[in-house]
Amino acid sequence: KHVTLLGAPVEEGAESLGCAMGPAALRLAGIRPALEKLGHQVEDRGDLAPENQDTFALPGSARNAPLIVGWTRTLERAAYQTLKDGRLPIFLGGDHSLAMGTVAGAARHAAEQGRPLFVLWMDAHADFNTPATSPSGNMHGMPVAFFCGADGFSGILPDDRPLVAPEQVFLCGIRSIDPAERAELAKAGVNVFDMRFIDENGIVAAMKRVIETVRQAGGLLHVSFDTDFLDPDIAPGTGTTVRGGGTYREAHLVMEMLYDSGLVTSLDIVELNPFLDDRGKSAYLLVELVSSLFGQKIF
Ligand code: DIR
Ligand code: MN
Ligand code: MN
Ligand code: MN
Repeated sequence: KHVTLLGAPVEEGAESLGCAMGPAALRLAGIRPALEKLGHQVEDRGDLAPENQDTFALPGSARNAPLIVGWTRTLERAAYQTLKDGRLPIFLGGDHSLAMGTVAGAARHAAEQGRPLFVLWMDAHADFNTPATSPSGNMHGMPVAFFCGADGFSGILPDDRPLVAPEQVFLCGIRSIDPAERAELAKAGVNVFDMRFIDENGIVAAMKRVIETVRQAGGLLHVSFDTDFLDPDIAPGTGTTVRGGGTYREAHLVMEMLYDSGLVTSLDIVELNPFLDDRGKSAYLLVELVSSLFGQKIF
């Protein structure tokens, strides 16, 4: 595969700072050589910078909105253009607000191809708040609502931008949902594989459903991987840990199944906060998981 690494050192969408060091930590943990070792042709475009948006305001509770809007516009274009060039973008985060841009860009590309875009959202959280519902005002809790077209985000991107249908979004690993968020999620019809579903049915059942749905629709698949999907015991380096997360083998198995499917067309690795990590433990694990997604096999 022709892979493009793009650093997105945004951290102002999260409560605690430190995610801006994420791209550097993922590079130091060897993401590029790991991909090259698997036979991929890798280009690293370095870190992107947000377009200046200091006059933009959003109604409601949305901390650092002007900056996040600048990032959204920059990342929307970067995702769209990289996909249009026939390459597979990997966005190195950065907090999860970056997915407002990356998914919007992937959606524009998919619409142009006449293909449906599906999103697999691996996360402890649903990230389905809006400036009207968010208890924290942190925009990393809002990207899914944004790209599904929820109210409260107008003017960030053109109003006729392609959206992602909620039925084409799969949340996996969820174990922390705010009350208003729960109501909106159910109303919208987003697919939710929460930790209880995974406990009862296994992660394989969830992944088979995602893969079969995308395959039958002839769709493209964007994977957005929040470090806090993982159990904090194996990935402490993230700002909003929730216990009871994905295990080491569950996470690898997801990636191995996705590789076998051949469906993944773009990827975010987000919410790594090296300031909170334990000697690079989480960064190394994320690089391992990317290796599994790109063809690393046990046998
Ligand atoms: C919480 C926490 N639901 C919020 N969200 C996230 O602030 O909206 N933490 N995404 O990582
Ligand atoms: Mn998230
Ligand atoms: Mn999260
Ligand atoms: Mn977080």
